[in-house]
Amino acid sequence: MSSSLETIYNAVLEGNAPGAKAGVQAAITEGIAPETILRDGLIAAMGEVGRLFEENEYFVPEMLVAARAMQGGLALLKPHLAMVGAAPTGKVIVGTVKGDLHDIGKNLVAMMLEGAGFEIVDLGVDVSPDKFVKAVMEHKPQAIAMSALLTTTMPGMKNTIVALEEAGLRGSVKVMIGGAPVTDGFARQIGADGYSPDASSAVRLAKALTGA
Ligand code: B1M
Repeated sequence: MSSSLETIYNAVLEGNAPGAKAGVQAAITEGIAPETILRDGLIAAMGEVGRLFEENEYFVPEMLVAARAMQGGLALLKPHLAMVGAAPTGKVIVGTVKGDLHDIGKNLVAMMLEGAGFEIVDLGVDVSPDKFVKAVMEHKPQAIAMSALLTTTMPGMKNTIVALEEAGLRGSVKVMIGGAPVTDGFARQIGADGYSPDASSAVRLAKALTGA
């Protein structure tokens, strides 16, 4: 692994936000592909943070500072991940479902969709079915992308689909879902239009579903 990728990895693990930014800047300057910086530096480190949490070596405060360090690095990487000058291809509402405060994956999905030319309405975290419904009424998107990182909050995806049906909106909007515990089988089970395991496949899925 290149030394700047190692710097990024270690800085995220240590919750060292300035170090993560410096590592990302160095990697960009070295000409390392943004996708590699993301996958082998930032995302790899968060995977390890999750493992350490499971092993009771890290606790919530460590996860939190690691997340802040990752967000700092991501912000620097954003212009390099986004394709410049892509024509508008449609509108997508993104949000993390009710009860769930994890937003890094959701932000990454939003960032990549934006880079592919989609207009993004980001509802943030802890988004109730009612809030998704109101946003669909207001913004009339082609798709919504819901994220869940907790097994306990995944039912919020199904609840949102039901709420869209009850509001008579289900036929007018495609529903995409994702997040670490989410699977293709779960997507089919709850009647979503598609599942994607990561941000780049979320772009492919959004394009396929919206005909962009
Ligand atoms: Co939390 N947390 N966390 N956490 N956290 C996990 C998810 C966990 C797996 C850790 C573990 O045990 N190994 C575990 C969940 C267990 C479970 O439910 N099965 C967990 C837990 C238990 C908790 C708390 C309950 C801890 C506690 O309080 N005791 C608590 C819950 C708070 C709440 O939400 N109500 C909690 C809190 C937190 C922090 C706030 C400290 C922090 C989040 C900060 C933030 O997001 N701003 C945090 C973090 C950082 C994590 C881990 C370590 C990292 C998550 C992350 O950002 N990954 C995580 C462990 C892990 O995932 N290995 C963990 C990087 C990110 C790029 O990946 O989000 O998977 P990800 O997104 C990917 C794909 O999933 C996909 O694309 C992204 C890019 O490739 N994707 C989509 C995501 N959303 C999509 C939507 C789409 C498509 C693709 O739409 C179409």
